[in-house]
Amino acid sequence: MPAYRPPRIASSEITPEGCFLSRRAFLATTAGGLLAVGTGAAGAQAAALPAPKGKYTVDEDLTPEADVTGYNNFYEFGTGKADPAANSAAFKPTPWTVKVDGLVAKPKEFGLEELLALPLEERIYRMRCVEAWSMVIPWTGFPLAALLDKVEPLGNAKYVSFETVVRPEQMPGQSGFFQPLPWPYREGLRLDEARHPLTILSVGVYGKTLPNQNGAPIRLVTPWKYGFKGIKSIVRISLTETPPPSTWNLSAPNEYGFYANVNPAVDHPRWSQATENRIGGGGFFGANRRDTLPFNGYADEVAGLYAGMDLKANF
Ligand SMILES: Nc1nc2c(c(=O)[nH]1)N[C@H]1C(S)=C(S)[C@@H](COP(=O)(O)O)O[C@H]1N2
Ligand SMILES: [Mo]
Repeated sequence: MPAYRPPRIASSEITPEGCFLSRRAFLATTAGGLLAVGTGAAGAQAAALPAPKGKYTVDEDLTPEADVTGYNNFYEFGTGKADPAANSAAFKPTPWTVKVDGLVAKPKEFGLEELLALPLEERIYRMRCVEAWSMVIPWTGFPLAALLDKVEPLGNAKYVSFETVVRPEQMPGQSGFFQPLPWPYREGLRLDEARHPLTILSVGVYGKTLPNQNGAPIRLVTPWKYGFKGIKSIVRISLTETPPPSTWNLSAPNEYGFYANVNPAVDHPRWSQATENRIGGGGFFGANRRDTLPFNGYADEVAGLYAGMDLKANF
């Protein structure tokens, strides 16, 4: 159980400090400090989860494990970057089921064991948060398409919606006076995005089962989209005909769209998206700042999904 260790760069360098403060402030100006102060306890013990390397990788240094598992966004456990690791020790990711229903021929509630028995592989992906920081993360998981195939989507299914668990007794951000978001946290994808080979359900990171703070026991990863699409601790996946609601879009529709494709040419209304701060690695102020790439560097793979669409409307 690694204790939280701050990223190896001065907090002043984590530019989004201001960004995420203002992101929070936008929702509730008096929120700061109301959530439980962390006890320092990290999440549940992770178990080894070996998986062969898949063909997807990135020729960039991995973000140190301590940063991947210590600098998180998971508002169910608090809005601070250290809160999810500090406040999630009581969260129980097993036993777990994921209900897959809606416009499918074979709706089913899958036990976690069944999902872990699918062919797993390691995928090293860039992750770009809408707050303008980024990481390179070795996920373990399986293509979402493998799960969708099992339930046989019907012809009128056009979208996939996702829901996070609601457990106020285990998730301090879901109880108490200040609730930063409406629960459950929800996300959605177009069915063709959901079936894209890059889209995975992740069950592990750094060769171990997911720590609670990273979305145990199962979370979505769509590397060409802003990080908030990567919904954590999923309990339900539904196929729908109409676009499903998504939490950040509901909370601030002028700032967070349904597509949320990484696009350096479309600034957030309150900050630039042209560059990003890569977490970890040390160095002087701005040493890890780099250009943000269209579709987060995955344009060759995914641009075709949006052929004919105004790319500026992909947000
Ligand atoms: N349920 C839930 N999922 C969530 C979030 C959240 O607050 N709640 N935060 C999102 C955001 S903004 C980001 S950047 C990623 C962060 O994933 P990580 O902490 O594993 O890096 O999780 C996303 N998934
Ligand atoms: Mo994010």
